[in-house]
Amino acid sequence: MVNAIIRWEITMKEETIRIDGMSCGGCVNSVKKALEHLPLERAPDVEIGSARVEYDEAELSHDQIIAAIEDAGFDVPVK
Ligand SMILES: [Cu+2]
Repeated sequence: MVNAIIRWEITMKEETIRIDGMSCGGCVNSVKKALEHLPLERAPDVEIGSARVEYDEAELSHDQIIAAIEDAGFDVPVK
């Protein structure tokens, strides 16, 4: 239990990723779908232009999240 808490502090990350190329609710759904299969800690907050994600760096990397968004056809300007 104590170890789990320590690990959380070290590897948990919360970040807002800027996304270009989104223009409507359909885009929001596409990004949500792209992120759906990743092991995020909770459902992402996606809006036009960005996605807020919370994840455990021991299970998922920033680059994997970016790749999933780019595979869905969007652009992440700052990596
Ligand atoms: Cu759209």
